[in-house]
Amino acid sequence: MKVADIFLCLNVLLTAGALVNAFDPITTSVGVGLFAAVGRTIYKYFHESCDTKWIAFNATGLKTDLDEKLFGQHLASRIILRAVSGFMSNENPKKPLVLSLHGWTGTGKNFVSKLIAENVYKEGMHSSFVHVFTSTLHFPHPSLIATYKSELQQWIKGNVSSCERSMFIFDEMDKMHPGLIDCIKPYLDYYDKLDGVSYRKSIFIFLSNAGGESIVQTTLDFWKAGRIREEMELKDVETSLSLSVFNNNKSGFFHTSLIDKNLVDFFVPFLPLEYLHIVQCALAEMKARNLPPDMDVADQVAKDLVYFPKSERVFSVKGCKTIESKLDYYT
Ligand SMILES: Nc1ncnc2c1ncn2[C@@H]1O[C@H](COP(=O)(O)OP(=O)(O)OP(=O)(O)O)[C@@H](O)[C@H]1O
Ligand SMILES: *[C@@H]1O[C@H](CO)[C@@H](O)[C@H](O)[C@H]1NC(C)=O
Ligand SMILES: *[C@@H]1O[C@H](CO)[C@@H](O)[C@H](O)[C@H]1NC(C)=O
Ligand SMILES: CC(=O)N[C@H]1CO[C@H](CO)[C@@H](O)[C@@H]1O
Ligand SMILES: [Mg+2]
Repeated sequence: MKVADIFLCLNVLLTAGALVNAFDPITTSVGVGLFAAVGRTIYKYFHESCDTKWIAFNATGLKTDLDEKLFGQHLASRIILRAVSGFMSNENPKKPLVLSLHGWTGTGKNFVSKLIAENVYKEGMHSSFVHVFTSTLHFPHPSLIATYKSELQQWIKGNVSSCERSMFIFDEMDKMHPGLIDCIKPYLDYYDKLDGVSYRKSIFIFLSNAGGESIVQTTLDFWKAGRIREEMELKDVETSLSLSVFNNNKSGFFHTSLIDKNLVDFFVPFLPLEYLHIVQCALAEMKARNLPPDMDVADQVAKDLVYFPKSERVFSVKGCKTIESKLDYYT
C-alpha cells in the first residue's frame, strides 16, 4: 500500500510539473523523463520481487520463533524445523515441500504457518507470494466445483510461474471437496516440469482438524500414565493419526491418493494444550500488547476456559483461541 502511495504522489507531481511547464515542451519532457526514472527506481526498491532481497530463509529465526513463541508442541516444532530447513537449503529439490498439519482447534496450526512465512519471506503473510485458501471461504458451493477446479489450477500455475518460491496454505482441508484436492495433486508430485512450469521450489501446507481426536486420545493416555508429555514421540501418534485420517470416509484425504502416492512429505501432529500452555499464551499476548506480564491475570484467563474430558479437565476445548478477547475483559 505504501508503494502505491508513493506512486500516486509521483504521478501528482508529474502532472503538476507538466501543467506548470505547459509552455516549455523541452524542459517538460526532460523533467517528466527524470521523474519517471526516479519513480521506477523507487518503485523497484520498495516493491516486493521474487529474489533473495525479499525471499531469504532464516533458519535461526525459525528455530528461535518455534522455541520461544510456540507452546506445548515439541513434536510439531521439531518436525517443521527439520523439514523446512532441509527443503530450503536444498538447491535442487525433487518435489515441492508438502506439509500436512493436524490437530485440535486452537493448537497453533495457522500460527505455525505464519511463523514459517515470516522466516521465508521478508513480508511474511503479507507477501504477494504467500497464498491462503480457506475451503469454506473460497470454495463453499459443491455445485461450483468444476469452476473452482479450473480457477485453482490457473492460480497455482500463474503464481508459481511468476515466482517459483511460492507458498500455498490450504486451511480447513478436511472440509475441502475431494475433487478439489485431486486437482492439486499433480503439482505436488515428482515432475521435472508441468507445462513448462516447475513447482519443485514451492511449499504447500495443509491445515486440518482431521485426526485431532486420535491425537487427543494418545496425549490423554500419556497423561493418565503419568508420563511426561515431552517424551511423546512421533511414532506414538503416527499410527492412530493415519488410521483416523485415512480410514475416515468423511475426511477429504480418504478419497484421494495424496496419501497412497506419498505426496505429503510430513504429517505434523499438534497436541491439545494444557492449562500451563494457556497461561503461556496469555502472557505472550500481554507482551504483544506491551503490557507488563501479570501472572494473576494470566491465571484468571486460563481458569476461565473450559477443559475436557469432563472427568479429568486436562485440555483446553478451544486451545489458545479466544485468549485475546478474554484478556480484553480482564485488563
Ligand atoms: N501452541 C501455541 N503456542 C502459542 N500460541 C498459540 C498456540 N496455539 C494457538 N496459539 C494462539 O492462538 C491463536 C489461534 O491459534 P491457531 O489459529 O493457530 O489455531 P488452529 O490450530 O489453526 O485452530 P483451528 O483448527 O481452529 O483452525 C494463535 O493466533 C496464537 O496466538
Ligand atoms: C534471523 O533471525 C534472527 C532471530 O530472530 C535475527 O536476529 C536475525 O537478524 C535474522 N536474520 C536476518 C538476515 O534477517
Ligand atoms: C466407509 O465407506 C465404506 C464403503 O464405501 C463403508 O463400508 C464403511 O462402513 C465406511 N466407513 C465409515 C467409517 O463410514
Ligand atoms: C497470476 C495469478 O494467477 N495469480 C493468482 C495467484 O493467486 C491468487 C489467489 O491467492 C489469485 O487471486 C491470483 O490471480
Ligand atoms: Mg486454523
